[in-house]
Parts: sequence; structure tokens; C-alpha cells
Amino acid sequence: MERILSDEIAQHQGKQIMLKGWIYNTRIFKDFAFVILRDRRGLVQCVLNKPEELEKIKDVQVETVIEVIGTPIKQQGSEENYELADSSIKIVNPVMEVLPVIINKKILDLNLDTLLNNRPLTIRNVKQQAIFRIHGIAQQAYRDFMLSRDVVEFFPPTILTGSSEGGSELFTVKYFEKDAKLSQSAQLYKQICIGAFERVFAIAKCFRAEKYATSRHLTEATQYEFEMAFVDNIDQILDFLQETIRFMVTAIKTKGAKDLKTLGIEILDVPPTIPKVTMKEAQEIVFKESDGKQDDRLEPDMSPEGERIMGAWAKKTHQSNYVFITHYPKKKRAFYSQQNAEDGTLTDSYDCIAGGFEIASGAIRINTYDTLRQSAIEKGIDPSTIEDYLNIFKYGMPPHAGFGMGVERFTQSLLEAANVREVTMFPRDVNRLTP
Ligand code: AMO
Repeated sequence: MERILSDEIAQHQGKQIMLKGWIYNTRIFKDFAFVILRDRRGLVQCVLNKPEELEKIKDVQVETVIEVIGTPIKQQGSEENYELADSSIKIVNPVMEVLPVIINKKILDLNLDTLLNNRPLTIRNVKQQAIFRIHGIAQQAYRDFMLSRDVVEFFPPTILTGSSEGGSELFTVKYFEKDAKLSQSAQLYKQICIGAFERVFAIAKCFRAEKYATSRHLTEATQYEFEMAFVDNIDQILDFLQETIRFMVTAIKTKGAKDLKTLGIEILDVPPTIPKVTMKEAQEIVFKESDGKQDDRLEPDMSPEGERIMGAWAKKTHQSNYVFITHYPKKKRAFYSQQNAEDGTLTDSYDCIAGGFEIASGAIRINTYDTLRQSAIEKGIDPSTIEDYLNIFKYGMPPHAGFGMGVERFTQSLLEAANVREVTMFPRDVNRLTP
């Protein structure tokens, strides 16, 4: 008999069908029992009333793999819900030990460490599944949007010889007789690629040896990478980022509607124009919005609290989950960021803040060899470690810009998760390398 999925049973009313899945729960009475079966589409109640069937489930535990044959009928008192009547059950693979955590509840009552330590099991929880389906829909939407805009997907390497972002946040790995570095981003490769394709994107892993145990930092993260040629102003690239986000949010609201309902989350539409302010303006807003309590006006960067306040400000004044902040100081941005023409201490750079923290970052890039090489040296990068990248700037690189958006942080902001690890299936951080 062909297997039917849980959300298809209404179409088979009155006919015998087979379901396959896991025992979500059982309720055993004297003459009958309910077995709730979970499959990838949801839950179905199966009614067992033959003594030999009741015997089979006497000692089974939840998460046992089962096959059930029965007849779909409308549940008593319900117009929409169907159950499987007169069911017979086959135990395909019994559970061997008592589960270390209870997962068949709507809301998992576990602290984050327990949730993550038991991830192979806790992903089976219905709400947890919804999170990761949405995470997948977001990535599919990013890819769909990029392809619809004539952007070529490329696949950057992750084992490199040096730094792409500067700083000391690099993992070193033994590479035969040499040491190699794990990629901090696809930055250098996406820039190289625009010389051929003009517009490229990737969904690429990045590794950051950051010892921050914050709610936003992973040591292994993923980025929505993008780079585009013949762009020399911030508005043009931020318009593109705005449309990327809009497309993704719309796709998630449509394709992820069922999962969002399971999670009880309503997502705001992206407004026609995402608010855009310079870093200096943002610091003034933060000062005013906090009644002078948060004063970053003399700081060279946005503080986490400042970002939080900007997120709240965007929501309050523009009904937007997103705000762009532009023109960060040169000393805080990576070597490839173009210096601002009017104020040499600033760069033509930008971040996107969503719901109170940074989810994306980018800049118009330096596109001349000498300036780029000099900028790398000033930031402490040995030019010989990025020679192949630097050399391509001798051979005709157009003005270009791009962005990197955190894949996990995007989902975190969308689902309003307090911690990025909640939306990362198997997170890696300073304290965690398993499961
Ligand atoms: P940046 O270093 O700001 O810029 O990274 C871009 C985005 O990637 C995400 N991200 C992280 N997410 C989780 N844990 C981390 N440790 C982590 N580090 C970064 C963030 C961040 O906004 N090459 C540039 C981008 C560009 O200019 O195109 C870059 O990597 O959401």
C-alpha cells in the first residue's frame, strides 16, 4: 500500500490508507487507544480498538517508528480534523531508551544548553522544525531573488592562505606541511568574480575565531554574499539590498505561512523605503531616544545598545524592522572599503540593523590597485597573503559594491529569537563544538 502523508488524509475519506512516522503520543484506555502519529507534515490521531493492536502498543515509547493502516473519518465534533479509524499498527523500530528530554510538547521547556546538547532529538519538536523550515525558505528565497536579477551564483573556497577582513579572528588549520586559514568571508573572491560576471552571489560559510559568547556571535556562520559591478553610490546598492530583503520577507510570509502560524509569529511587511541615516545621525537619534542615557556621539562605532535603540526607533517612526546606517569611520571598516570623497575619515560603507542588531554590512569598494594595496598595509595585512586578489586590480576592475548578510542573523531577526543559536541547527561557538 502506498504511503499517504498526514495532511493528505482528508482526500482519502472512507478508504483504507497507510501512514508512516513516529509515535508523538499515546493515550491508552481499556478497550481502545489513541496513537498520535507525527510525520513531516504534521500530526494525526489514529484510533486502535482491536485487542491485538492494543497489545502491540502496551509498552511502546514516544518516537517509536511506526506504520499505521486505517480509514480516515471526520473527528467527532470537528469540521476540519480527520482521524484514522479502526487502525492497525506495525512497530518498525522501537525506541531503546527513555528519551533524555521531553519533545512532544508545543513549547519546549528547556534551557538553551539542554536544547542544544540534545539537538538531534529536539529538532523533532514541531516548533523547532518550523524554525528550520523557515531558515531553509529564506535561503531558497535569496537564491531565487538573485537568479531573477541576473546574478550568477559562485562557490568560494573556504581554505585560504590569509585574512579577508583583517583582524586576528582567524582559525588556522594544518594543511599538509603548511598552515592554512579558514575563510572569514567570500569577500576577496566575490570581488574577483565581478570582473567576469558583473553580479555574483553565494551562500557561503565564514569562520570567525571570536571569543565573544554573545547572543549574536557564532564561530561558524553563513553569509548571503553579494557583489555588483558598475555601482558607485550607496543608494543604488542599498536599494538592491532593500529589494532583496523585501523579496525574502514576502516569500517567507507566503511559503512559510504554516510554520509562522506554528511559531505564533507575525512578520511586518518591509516598508516601501527602509529608513537610512548616517552613523553620526544615528548616534544623535540614540542620544535623544534614550533621553541622554546612551551617548555614543564621540564613539567611533555603533554600540550594541545603540543598535537596539535604532531598531526600536525604526519600528516606531517608520513601521520598519530594518534601518540602514551609512558612513562608518575608516578606522572601523575593512581595508577594501572606499574612503568617502567629502570626509576622508569616513568610508562609503553601510550596515543593516534588523530588530535591534546588525544583520548585514557592506561598502563601495576601492577599485584601484595602489590604493587597495596601501589600504591593506595600513590595516596590518601582509599584501603577499592576498596577492592574487590584489593583482586582479591591475587588469581593469570597475567600480563595485556589495554586502554580506548573516544567514543565521537574518532568521534570528525575523523570528525575534533572543539568541542566534536558537535558529542555528548545530551551532559552533567558543564553548560548543558538538553535537
Ligand atoms: P561582516 O564581518 O560585517 O562583513 O559580516 C557580514 C555579516 O555576517 C554576519 N556575521 C556573523 N554572524 C554570526 N556570527 C558571527 N561571528 C558573524 N560575523 C559576521 C553578520 C554581519 O553583518 N565581507 C564583509 C561584507 C561585505 O562588505 O560585503 C563582511 O564579512 O550578520
